Amino acid sequence: MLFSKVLAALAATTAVSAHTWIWQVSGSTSGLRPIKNGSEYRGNPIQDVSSSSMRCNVGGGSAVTPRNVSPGQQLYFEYAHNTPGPQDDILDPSHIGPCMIYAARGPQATDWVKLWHDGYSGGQWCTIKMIRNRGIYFTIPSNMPSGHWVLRVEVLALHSAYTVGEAQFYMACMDINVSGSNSGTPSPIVRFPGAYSSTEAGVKFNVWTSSYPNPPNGQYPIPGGSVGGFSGSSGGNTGGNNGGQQTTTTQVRTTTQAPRTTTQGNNNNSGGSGSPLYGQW
Ligand SMILES: [Cu+2]
Repeated sequence: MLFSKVLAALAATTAVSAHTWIWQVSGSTSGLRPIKNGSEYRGNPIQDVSSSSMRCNVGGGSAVTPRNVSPGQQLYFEYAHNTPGPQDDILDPSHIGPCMIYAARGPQATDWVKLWHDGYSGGQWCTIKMIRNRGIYFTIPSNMPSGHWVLRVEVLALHSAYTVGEAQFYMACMDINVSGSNSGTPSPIVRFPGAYSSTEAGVKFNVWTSSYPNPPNGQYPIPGGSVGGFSGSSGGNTGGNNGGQQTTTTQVRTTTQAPRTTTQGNNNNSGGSGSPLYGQW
Protein backbone atom coordinates (compact mmCIF):
# COMPACT_ATOMS: atom_id res chain seq x y z
CA MET A 1 0.00 0.00 0.00
CA LEU A 2 1.11 3.53 -0.65
CA PHE A 3 1.52 4.39 3.03
CA SER A 4 4.12 1.72 3.62
CA LYS A 5 5.95 2.52 0.40
CA VAL A 6 6.33 6.12 1.44
CA LEU A 7 7.60 5.14 4.86
CA ALA A 8 10.04 2.67 3.37
CA ALA A 9 11.36 5.28 0.99
CA LEU A 10 11.88 7.72 3.83
CA ALA A 11 13.70 5.11 5.84
CA ALA A 12 15.94 4.22 2.93
CA THR A 13 16.96 7.75 2.07
CA THR A 14 17.51 9.26 5.49
CA ALA A 15 21.16 9.50 6.43
CA VAL A 16 22.15 7.39 9.37
CA SER A 17 24.69 9.17 11.48
CA ALA A 18 24.13 8.51 15.15
CA HIS A 19 22.83 5.51 16.98
CA THR A 20 23.47 4.27 20.52
CA TRP A 21 25.93 2.67 22.92
CA ILE A 22 26.24 1.69 26.58
CA TRP A 23 28.30 4.37 28.23
CA GLN A 24 28.18 3.06 31.79
CA VAL A 25 26.61 0.40 33.99
CA SER A 26 24.99 1.37 37.29
CA GLY A 27 26.97 4.57 37.41
CA SER A 28 30.40 3.21 36.50
CA THR A 29 32.34 2.03 33.49
CA SER A 30 34.01 -0.71 35.57
CA GLY A 31 34.10 -3.99 33.66
CA LEU A 32 32.71 -2.48 30.47
CA ARG A 33 34.79 -3.33 27.42
CA PRO A 34 35.64 -0.29 25.31
CA ILE A 35 34.11 -0.05 21.85
CA LYS A 36 36.31 1.13 18.98
CA ASN A 37 39.48 3.08 19.51
CA GLY A 38 40.24 6.57 20.62
CA SER A 39 37.57 9.17 20.06
CA GLU A 40 35.82 7.44 17.18
CA TYR A 41 32.05 7.44 17.59
CA ARG A 42 31.09 4.32 19.49
CA GLY A 43 27.42 4.16 18.62
CA ASN A 44 27.58 2.63 15.16
CA PRO A 45 25.88 -0.70 14.59
CA ILE A 46 27.30 -3.98 13.39
CA GLN A 47 25.36 -5.11 10.33
CA ASP A 48 27.27 -8.13 9.03
CA VAL A 49 26.07 -11.05 11.15
CA SER A 50 29.06 -13.13 10.00
CA SER A 51 31.58 -10.60 11.31
CA SER A 52 33.72 -11.40 14.35
CA SER A 53 32.62 -7.99 15.62
CA MET A 54 29.21 -9.51 16.30
CA ARG A 55 30.69 -10.94 19.48
CA CYS A 56 31.68 -7.86 21.47
CA ASN A 57 31.56 -5.05 18.90
CA VAL A 58 34.61 -3.37 17.32
CA GLY A 59 37.47 -3.20 19.80
CA GLY A 60 35.71 -5.30 22.44
CA GLY A 61 37.52 -8.57 21.85
CA SER A 62 39.78 -8.47 24.88
CA ALA A 63 38.84 -8.87 28.51
CA VAL A 64 39.16 -6.04 30.99
CA THR A 65 39.31 -6.26 34.77
CA PRO A 66 35.97 -7.76 35.77
CA ARG A 67 33.56 -5.97 38.07
CA ASN A 68 32.55 -7.85 41.21
CA VAL A 69 28.85 -8.69 41.24
CA SER A 70 26.63 -10.97 43.30
CA PRO A 71 23.97 -13.43 42.18
CA GLY A 72 20.66 -11.61 42.35
CA GLN A 73 22.25 -8.19 41.94
CA GLN A 74 20.59 -5.76 39.55
CA LEU A 75 22.66 -3.97 36.91
CA TYR A 76 21.49 -0.92 35.00
CA PHE A 77 22.91 -0.62 31.49
CA GLU A 78 22.84 3.08 30.67
CA TYR A 79 22.69 4.04 27.00
CA ALA A 80 23.74 7.17 25.18
CA HIS A 81 22.88 8.42 21.71
CA ASN A 82 25.00 11.53 21.48
CA THR A 83 26.48 13.05 24.63
CA PRO A 84 25.79 11.09 27.83
CA GLY A 85 23.71 13.08 30.27
CA PRO A 86 20.21 14.21 31.10
CA GLN A 87 19.67 15.95 27.75
CA ASP A 88 20.52 12.88 25.74
CA ASP A 89 17.67 11.07 23.99
CA ILE A 90 19.30 7.59 24.27
CA LEU A 91 18.17 6.29 20.87
CA ASP A 92 16.06 7.58 18.05
CA PRO A 93 12.55 6.16 18.44
CA SER A 94 12.60 5.03 14.82
CA HIS A 95 14.88 2.24 16.06
CA ILE A 96 12.26 -0.30 17.03
CA GLY A 97 13.36 -3.83 17.82
CA PRO A 98 14.28 -6.42 20.46
CA CYS A 99 16.87 -6.58 23.25
CA MET A 100 18.90 -9.63 24.23
CA ILE A 101 21.39 -10.44 27.01
CA TYR A 102 23.80 -13.37 26.87
CA ALA A 103 26.61 -14.63 29.11
CA ALA A 104 29.74 -16.68 28.45
CA ARG A 105 32.61 -17.88 30.58
CA GLY A 106 35.40 -15.33 30.59
CA PRO A 107 37.78 -14.17 29.57
CA GLN A 108 37.54 -16.02 26.24
CA ALA A 109 33.75 -15.81 25.98
CA THR A 110 33.08 -18.30 23.22
CA ASP A 111 30.05 -20.28 24.40
CA TRP A 112 27.09 -18.02 25.07
CA VAL A 113 23.82 -18.71 26.84
CA LYS A 114 20.91 -16.33 26.41
CA LEU A 115 19.77 -15.09 29.82
CA TRP A 116 17.00 -12.74 28.81
CA HIS A 117 15.27 -11.19 25.85
CA ASP A 118 12.33 -8.97 25.06
CA GLY A 119 11.04 -8.40 21.55
CA TYR A 120 7.57 -6.98 21.21
CA SER A 121 5.55 -7.51 24.38
CA GLY A 122 2.92 -5.65 26.34
CA GLY A 123 2.08 -3.63 23.26
CA GLN A 124 5.55 -2.16 22.86
CA TRP A 125 8.97 -2.85 21.39
CA CYS A 126 11.86 -3.40 23.78
CA THR A 127 13.87 -0.50 22.39
CA ILE A 128 11.03 1.92 23.15
CA LYS A 129 10.93 0.68 26.76
CA MET A 130 14.69 1.10 26.80
CA ILE A 131 14.39 4.72 25.70
CA ARG A 132 11.81 5.41 28.43
CA ASN A 133 14.02 3.76 31.07
CA ARG A 134 17.14 5.38 29.63
CA GLY A 135 18.62 1.93 29.68
CA ILE A 136 18.03 -1.71 30.52
CA TYR A 137 17.69 -3.22 33.99
CA PHE A 138 19.01 -6.73 34.37
CA THR A 139 19.22 -8.99 37.40
CA ILE A 140 22.12 -11.43 37.64
CA PRO A 141 20.48 -14.87 37.98
CA SER A 142 20.40 -16.07 41.56
CA ASN A 143 21.94 -19.37 40.48
CA MET A 144 24.62 -17.94 38.20
CA PRO A 145 27.86 -19.92 38.69
CA SER A 146 30.69 -18.06 40.39
CA GLY A 147 33.74 -16.72 38.60
CA HIS A 148 34.62 -14.71 35.53
CA TRP A 149 31.79 -14.23 33.04
CA VAL A 150 31.21 -11.88 30.15
CA LEU A 151 27.80 -10.34 29.64
CA ARG A 152 26.83 -9.46 26.08
CA VAL A 153 24.07 -6.84 26.03
CA GLU A 154 22.46 -6.16 22.69
CA VAL A 155 19.68 -4.23 21.03
CA LEU A 156 18.61 -4.71 17.42
CA ALA A 157 17.08 -1.90 15.34
CA LEU A 158 14.76 -3.10 12.60
CA HIS A 159 13.80 0.08 10.76
CA SER A 160 15.87 -0.86 7.70
CA ALA A 161 15.75 -4.61 8.21
CA TYR A 162 13.40 -5.21 5.31
CA THR A 163 16.62 -5.41 3.28
CA VAL A 164 19.07 -8.26 3.99
CA GLY A 165 22.14 -6.89 5.73
CA GLU A 166 20.49 -3.70 6.98
CA ALA A 167 19.43 -4.82 10.45
CA GLN A 168 21.41 -2.80 13.01
CA PHE A 169 22.95 -4.68 15.94
CA TYR A 170 24.28 -2.71 18.91
CA MET A 171 26.14 -4.82 21.43
CA ALA A 172 28.60 -4.35 24.24
CA CYS A 173 30.40 -6.77 26.52
CA MET A 174 31.07 -6.47 30.23
CA ASP A 175 33.46 -8.58 32.28
CA ILE A 176 32.05 -9.58 35.66
CA ASN A 177 33.28 -11.70 38.54
CA VAL A 178 30.32 -13.46 40.10
CA SER A 179 30.66 -14.09 43.83
CA GLY A 180 29.42 -17.08 45.75
CA SER A 181 29.87 -20.78 45.18
CA ASN A 182 27.22 -21.65 42.64
CA SER A 183 28.28 -24.10 39.99
CA GLY A 184 26.30 -25.25 37.04
CA THR A 185 26.25 -25.64 33.31
CA PRO A 186 24.87 -23.05 30.90
CA SER A 187 22.56 -24.20 28.15
CA PRO A 188 21.63 -23.94 25.36
CA ILE A 189 24.84 -22.57 23.82
CA VAL A 190 25.20 -20.29 20.82
CA ARG A 191 28.23 -18.68 19.17
CA PHE A 192 28.94 -15.21 17.81
CA PRO A 193 29.17 -15.01 14.90
CA GLY A 194 26.86 -17.87 14.09
CA ALA A 195 23.84 -17.36 16.30
CA TYR A 196 22.07 -15.19 13.75
CA SER A 197 21.36 -15.52 10.06
CA SER A 198 20.95 -12.49 7.82
CA THR A 199 17.83 -14.04 6.34
CA GLU A 200 16.08 -15.46 9.40
CA ALA A 201 12.65 -14.10 10.14
CA GLY A 202 13.67 -11.86 13.03
CA VAL A 203 16.67 -10.32 11.21
CA LYS A 204 15.18 -9.74 7.78
CA PHE A 205 11.97 -8.19 9.05
CA ASN A 206 9.76 -5.53 7.54
CA VAL A 207 8.34 -3.13 10.11
CA TRP A 208 6.74 -0.95 7.41
CA THR A 209 3.37 -2.59 7.27
CA SER A 210 -0.04 -1.12 7.92
CA SER A 211 0.32 -2.11 11.59
CA TYR A 212 3.48 0.02 12.03
CA PRO A 213 4.99 0.54 14.56
CA ASN A 214 3.53 -2.71 15.81
CA PRO A 215 4.48 -5.97 14.10
CA PRO A 216 1.79 -7.77 12.13
CA ASN A 217 -0.48 -9.61 14.55
CA GLY A 218 1.74 -8.43 17.41
CA GLN A 219 4.24 -11.14 16.58
CA TYR A 220 8.00 -10.83 16.30
CA PRO A 221 10.46 -13.79 16.35
CA ILE A 222 13.47 -12.78 18.47
CA PRO A 223 16.82 -13.99 17.06
CA GLY A 224 19.15 -16.21 19.06
CA GLY A 225 16.73 -18.86 20.22
CA SER A 226 15.00 -19.31 23.53
CA VAL A 227 16.17 -18.06 26.89
CA GLY A 228 18.31 -20.62 28.69
CA GLY A 229 19.99 -20.71 32.05
CA PHE A 230 22.16 -22.77 34.36
CA SER A 231 21.48 -26.33 35.38
CA GLY A 232 23.21 -28.30 38.07
CA SER A 233 24.22 -27.56 41.60
CA SER A 234 23.70 -24.26 43.26
CA GLY A 235 25.66 -23.55 46.38
CA GLY A 236 25.17 -20.76 48.82
CA ASN A 237 26.36 -17.36 47.79
CA THR A 238 27.39 -14.36 49.74
CA GLY A 239 26.18 -10.85 49.61
CA GLY A 240 23.41 -11.40 47.13
CA ASN A 241 20.05 -9.81 47.62
CA ASN A 242 18.39 -12.69 45.89
CA GLY A 243 15.60 -14.64 47.47
CA GLY A 244 15.56 -18.41 47.51
CA GLN A 245 18.15 -20.38 45.67
CA GLN A 246 17.07 -22.32 42.66
CA THR A 247 18.49 -25.63 41.63
CA THR A 248 17.27 -25.86 38.11
CA THR A 249 17.33 -23.75 35.02
CA THR A 250 16.20 -20.29 35.86
CA GLN A 251 14.45 -17.57 33.99
CA VAL A 252 15.86 -14.16 34.47
CA ARG A 253 13.46 -11.72 35.95
CA THR A 254 12.49 -8.32 34.69
CA THR A 255 14.68 -6.09 32.76
CA THR A 256 12.99 -3.48 30.80
CA GLN A 257 10.25 -2.37 33.08
CA ALA A 258 6.80 -1.50 31.97
CA PRO A 259 6.41 2.04 30.71
CA ARG A 260 5.76 4.38 33.59
CA THR A 261 3.12 6.48 31.96
CA THR A 262 0.68 4.39 30.09
CA THR A 263 -2.56 5.13 28.57
CA GLN A 264 -4.96 2.40 27.81
CA GLY A 265 -3.52 0.25 25.05
CA ASN A 266 -0.35 1.45 23.48
CA ASN A 267 -1.21 0.06 20.11
CA ASN A 268 -1.95 3.18 18.19
CA ASN A 269 0.10 4.16 15.20
CA SER A 270 0.93 7.64 16.33
CA GLY A 271 4.54 6.87 17.11
CA GLY A 272 4.27 7.81 20.75
CA SER A 273 6.62 10.46 22.01
CA GLY A 274 7.08 13.93 20.71
CA SER A 275 10.39 13.12 19.12
CA PRO A 276 10.47 13.36 15.38
CA LEU A 277 10.13 10.02 13.72
CA TYR A 278 12.60 10.97 11.06
CA GLY A 279 15.62 13.11 11.47
CA GLN A 280 19.00 12.37 12.81
CA TRP A 281 19.24 8.82 14.02
CU1 LIG B 1 20.85 3.95 13.99
